[in-house]
Amino acid sequence: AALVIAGSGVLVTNTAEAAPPTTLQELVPQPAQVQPRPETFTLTPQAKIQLATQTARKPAELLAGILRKSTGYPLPITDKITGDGIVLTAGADQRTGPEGYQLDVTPNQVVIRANSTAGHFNGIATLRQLLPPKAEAPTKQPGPWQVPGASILDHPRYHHRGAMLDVSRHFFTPAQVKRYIDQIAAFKINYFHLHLSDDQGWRLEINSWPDLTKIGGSTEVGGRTGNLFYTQAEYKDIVAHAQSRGITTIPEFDMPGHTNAAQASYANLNCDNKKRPLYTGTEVGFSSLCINKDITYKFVEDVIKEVSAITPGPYLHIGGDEALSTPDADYTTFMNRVLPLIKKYGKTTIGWHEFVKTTTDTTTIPQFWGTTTTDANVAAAAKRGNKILMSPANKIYLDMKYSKDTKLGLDWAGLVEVKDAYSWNPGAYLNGVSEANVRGIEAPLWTETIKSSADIEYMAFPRLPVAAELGWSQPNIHNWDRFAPRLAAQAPRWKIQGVNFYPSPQVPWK
Ligand code: TNX
Repeated sequence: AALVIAGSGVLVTNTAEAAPPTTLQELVPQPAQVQPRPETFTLTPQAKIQLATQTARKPAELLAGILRKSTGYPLPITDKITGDGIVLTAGADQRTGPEGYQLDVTPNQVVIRANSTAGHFNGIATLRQLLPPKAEAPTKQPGPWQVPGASILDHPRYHHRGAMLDVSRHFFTPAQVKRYIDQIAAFKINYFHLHLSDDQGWRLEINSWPDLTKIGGSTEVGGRTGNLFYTQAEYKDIVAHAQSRGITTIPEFDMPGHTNAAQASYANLNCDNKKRPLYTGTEVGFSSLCINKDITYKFVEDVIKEVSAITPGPYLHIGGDEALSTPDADYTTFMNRVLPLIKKYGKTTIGWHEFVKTTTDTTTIPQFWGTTTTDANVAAAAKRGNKILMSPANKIYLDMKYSKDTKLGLDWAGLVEVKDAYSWNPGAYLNGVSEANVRGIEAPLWTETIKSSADIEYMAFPRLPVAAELGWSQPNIHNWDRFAPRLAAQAPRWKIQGVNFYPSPQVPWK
């Protein structure tokens, strides 16, 4: 530390070596409006997290959990409003809408105003990025805990900002899944889609069909064996963990194709009544449920019934992609019988976009995963009034390689460097699907080549935050040269958290 002579003539130690407070240019996703204020707030050991509204309780608990570890401060949550500290309150400006917030940082207080729990979760995600990166550390760190003065008013571009994890091709433990949930929550992702069944594995225990997991959940790509599935209790715990971070879980059972694991578990799910062998390769399109047997629909209904009962969120994903071994007419027959079952158990259908050619129900949500900018069925659905979830594979698939040298991942949709992932507009990508037709975005992570948390992180970071920016920030903010440094500013946080991110040469890491 340098010695400087203060005005009083006393020698003091300059603390310039302590990290400077973060700036307001380090936020991802970028808020709608950010005004600097001249004075910094410093979190003290006496600070309390004060709730003026009970809708902020869960967000407050999340914030306290993170900051207690890194600061070592007690940070009690209290209903008493004393002024200093962190105050969570209602009464936000109407412009914040159903999920937005205002964040005001003054010398004595940080005030988050929001009219909903979602708004408070989003405000807290911003506050975390304004604190020093070491605030994310799992162990106690030295202060100071400064927050730059600011006045922020923020709200999302799209309601739906999702991430998907394929736990079928490779299985991930509940702890690994929760780790990913924690990572995506930091970027205001509010939907977590779990791809729970595929040719290689059935990953959720279904009480009325126990062999689905006993047999179908016994292996994965590459042939590892074990109890590679979630009990219903473990699933509920994952869902609750996501909820405590403001995230709604969307379970997927992929049908009528991608069903080999189920067909390996029960002979009667096959037209020839013969069990299929378990599959540990990575081909797609070879399996199909038997469309003209009643037992197929008993099976599907039992699955929908059980998963609906343990899923608090309103959505169920029915898959429907790449049913290359199901004739077109059978595919339509299947969807015509199954979509009403999803309604019967109180859920709203999401599916890979192929399914939407079978229905005129405008409450269903097609998830576009193609690589072209024209899709007649999706455009027709948009015209009827369906809201489209955008996941174009050549832009937002987190399993695509960054470059030809990337060891992990696939390249069927192309190489997707960070700038490619950023360079598209979800509201003007598909012909006939304009801003008002778009429900939001989702970044899927398929796991044919992904085996560990380090692998997940390498593919998701930094492209998941890119997707989060596209889903949250207003289109007029879109600018690579201004975005790239903000993205770079996340790296110190990932280093502290041990996130194995890809250090893309396109990003000006410091
Ligand atoms: C296509 S995208 C699939 C998945 C694969 C993925 C690999 C989609 C709906 N289906 O079965 O895992 O490509 O990138």
